[in-house]
Amino acid sequence: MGNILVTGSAGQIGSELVPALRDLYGDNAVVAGWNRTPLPDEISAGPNVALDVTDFDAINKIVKNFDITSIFHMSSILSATAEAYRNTAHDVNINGTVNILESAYQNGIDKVILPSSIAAFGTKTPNAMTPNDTIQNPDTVYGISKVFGELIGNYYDSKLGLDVRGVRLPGVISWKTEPTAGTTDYAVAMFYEAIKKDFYECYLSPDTSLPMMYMPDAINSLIMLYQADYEDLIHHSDFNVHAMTFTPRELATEVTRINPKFEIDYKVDSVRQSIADSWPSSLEDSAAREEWGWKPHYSLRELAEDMYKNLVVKLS
Ligand code: AKB
Repeated sequence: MGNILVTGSAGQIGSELVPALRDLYGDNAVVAGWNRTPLPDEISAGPNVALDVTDFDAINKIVKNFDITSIFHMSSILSATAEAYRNTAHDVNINGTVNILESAYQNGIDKVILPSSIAAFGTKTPNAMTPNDTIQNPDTVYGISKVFGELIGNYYDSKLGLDVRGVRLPGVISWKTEPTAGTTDYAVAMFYEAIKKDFYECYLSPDTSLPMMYMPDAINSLIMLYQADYEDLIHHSDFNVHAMTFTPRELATEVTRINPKFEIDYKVDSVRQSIADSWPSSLEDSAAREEWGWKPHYSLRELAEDMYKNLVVKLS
């Protein structure tokens, strides 16, 4: 077996995926690709490389020089930033994905993990318990790029024989990296502000219901899918994975249980609200459960307690 390349290793998920993969496969077997954001020290202590996924030749060189046989392609411009910077999002999310798949194909790579998102659905998709195979009509730049990723991933898999797999991740909550420009990042920001100021002004309305997942479950879903037997898979780049659903009001109740001084106010941002309103509130994920044994472990209460405890230590 050769080595694993993780693109977007400085990002929210990449920065936790790299250490998890290094624990499993060894420090030298996982190459952390990063672009503008510097890597956390823990990751830069191991093999790492500057990598712009919009540069096909650079990807090819890295794949050859580091003897790469698997890629976790985590680089992505998230929903709110993609609306503001359409061209960059197109370049990174669409051209970057094609570059990764084409380089993987040309270099005979064994496996590509290409995460999708709940953003791949749209307003015509059934909103609750969204089926795995259903209408997908996203009206956001990010969502369109994610549907493209699913379709092109399945194309490389079925037409060209490259093993490409992906989960549709919900909002992922974690304490290790700062909240960025996702629509679901309010949930991360709420914990930071509750600890720093006992107050959070939320950009989504109190009853906006979205699927969410704690980071350890998200990492587990990516690794479980990576390790699944190809013969067991009927789907490939487009698995629903569900853990929990909550609204800002419900999350605030959990945070107040831990920090009784916490208060929340709402000042709706129309761009992010309309993105959230076009996404499902929960996903039906029996395909992932049946084909590769997916099962989440964290409940909302466990997530809130673990987040709060770890962030208090981190911010002190
Ligand atoms: C975002 O909010 O943009 C992401 C996602 C749900 O894909 N967290």
